[in-house]
Amino acid sequence: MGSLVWGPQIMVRALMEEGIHTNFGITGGHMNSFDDYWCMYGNRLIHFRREDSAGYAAEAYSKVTGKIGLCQATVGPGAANLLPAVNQAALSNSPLMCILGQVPLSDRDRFAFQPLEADKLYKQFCKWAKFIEDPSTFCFYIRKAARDCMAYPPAPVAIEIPLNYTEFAPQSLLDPRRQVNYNLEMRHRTLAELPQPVPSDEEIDSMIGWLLEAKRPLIVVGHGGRWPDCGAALKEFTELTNVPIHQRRACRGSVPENHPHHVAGDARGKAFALADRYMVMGLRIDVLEQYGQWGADKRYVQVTEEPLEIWPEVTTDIEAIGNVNATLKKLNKAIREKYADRFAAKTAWRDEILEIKKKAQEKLQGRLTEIRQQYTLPGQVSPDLASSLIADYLHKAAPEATVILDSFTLSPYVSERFESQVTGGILDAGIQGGVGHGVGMAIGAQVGRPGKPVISILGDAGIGGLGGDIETARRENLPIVYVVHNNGAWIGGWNAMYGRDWHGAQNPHVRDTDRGMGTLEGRIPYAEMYKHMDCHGETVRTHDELVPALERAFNSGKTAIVDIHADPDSYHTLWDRATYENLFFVMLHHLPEDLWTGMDSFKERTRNIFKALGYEQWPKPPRLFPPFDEKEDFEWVSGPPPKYFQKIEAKKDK
Ligand SMILES: Cc1ncc(C[n+]2csc(CCOP(=O)(O)OP(=O)(O)O)c2C)c(N)n1
Ligand SMILES: [Mg+2]
Repeated sequence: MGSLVWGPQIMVRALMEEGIHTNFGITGGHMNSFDDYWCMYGNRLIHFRREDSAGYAAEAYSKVTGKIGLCQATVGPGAANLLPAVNQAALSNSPLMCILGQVPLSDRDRFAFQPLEADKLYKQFCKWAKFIEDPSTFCFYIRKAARDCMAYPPAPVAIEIPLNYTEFAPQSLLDPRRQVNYNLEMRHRTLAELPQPVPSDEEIDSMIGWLLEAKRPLIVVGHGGRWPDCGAALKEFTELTNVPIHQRRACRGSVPENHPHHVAGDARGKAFALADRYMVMGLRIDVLEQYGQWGADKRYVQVTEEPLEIWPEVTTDIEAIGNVNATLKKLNKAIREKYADRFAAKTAWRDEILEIKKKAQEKLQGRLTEIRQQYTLPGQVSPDLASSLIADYLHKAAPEATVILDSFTLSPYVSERFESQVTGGILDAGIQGGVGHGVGMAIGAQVGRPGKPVISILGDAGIGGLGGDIETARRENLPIVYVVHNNGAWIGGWNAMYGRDWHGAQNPHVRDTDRGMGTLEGRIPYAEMYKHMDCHGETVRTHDELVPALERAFNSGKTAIVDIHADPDSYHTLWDRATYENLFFVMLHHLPEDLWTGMDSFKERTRNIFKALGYEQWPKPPRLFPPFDEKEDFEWVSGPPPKYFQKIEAKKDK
């Protein structure tokens, strides 16, 4: 008889064959023997406190390394707890492999301990989810999972293993040679080795012609530019053509964002308004891209590997199926051979972009100086200024930092100010838009980029909810700087948004009726709390204290908390900008508009829109939105700075 091995040995070896050696998760009775062999064979298990945080970590790991993020959860409650992260990974196109425990086959339908038909639940979020009933298919499913989760667009897959093949019982003793058609010659392939479609020669020529005809073309690259990393090809492309670039989602930082041709942050609104043609590559044109409604009479090229990603809401002259990196390489080759001179002569738009960026910078600096003068009291740290201080500090001291965005209020400012230098250098919850993912994601980013700076921007609600895994970071000796935007609130700015007399404020169950249901229990001293767990802790009450605190936190080499006492009245950039209209309505349509005290310009615009549609009054619920007016909307975006500071000041004076 050939040698028999235990079931988990086969699974662990199969995962190792795929080049997977890092696993984020929590054990349980149904996972113990798997974990024994996982560790016995020298692999790493980062053991968490919450499965969702483990899943978030695995997702971040995949984004920073370009590899599969493996996570595990035990049967029932573990598998259920992991789901929010699986949903986030699915919505963010991240290759997650989930290994889940399951009750023994014989106990299905018998109210066994911790029952959950996880495969049914997971199917909604995964490319596929499989309860493995036949142990001779372990290797097949693991190999298939490794391929399928990476196939474009990347997404999660899940495998459930019943306890009868992992416990020490006769049926778990398996003959590895009985694994079905396990073809060891068909080795694991890295991302770069996977087949990558490219547009035809004719399509490439048409795209080049289309770009040459454009007056003000922009290239917008999304998550597809990360699989594999298109950085080198994109940099060559923009330098050959002078076409400015804008990077989104996991592609941020593929070309270092301080490249002169890169447009983002405060310059973005104006650049997008002026552009006449957008070449959109590997980007899902979803709500975060305003569904591509970037102005009237715009024209698009769409390039993606996935036909379902081609977005029907924008006027598209050329649709092509191609991998972003491979397509850019093919474009570059054709341009170098035939069109380099013509593109080289097209510098006017590039120069205009440089000027827009310069002006936006000057305007920003003027506004920041004002804020610095106005907001001097302890506990009044402004997200607008704090984000610039954080970004400037990182640009100088930690340019290769990976930044995780979680705090609802501080994140959009940091996202605009920080110029990422590394691929996947800015990570967030994507359209899931959850709270608390930043704790786990920072762990995954640090594990994926050992020793490189990682900073996670949390809200006090986020750290309060999922902060338990900061202990995991400390236990694993991970140098992560957790910044807390501590405004004592679920979202800043309730008063400025709704006024003090909105109905939520009259809820008798909230303790501080002054701020209504958004209020948390004051400012919890997070830095002090985590010092008790041997973390480094800093409390920041004024703008001047912020940079020295960051410096000490990074230099501590430990898991660190920088607790910023933020202005509770400051709010999300979205409140003063028109581009995210749909989100406005999500958040505000339940209120009578006369209660909106902080958004006169928005109120007026909305009234005009409804008047134009024939409504005299605010219709509820609003459903129909006319297209943007290019000039008005985008000048507003890049135009006046947020007005709320003056308004809040005026209110305070009274
Ligand atoms: C899991 C989850 N629950 C609820 C929400 C709705 N929500 C959006 S932001 C927010 C409050 C965030 O508060 P905090 O983390 O303190 O951020 P900040 O106050 O800095 O905006 C809530 C409850 C959400 N996005 N995700
Ligand atoms: Mg908060």
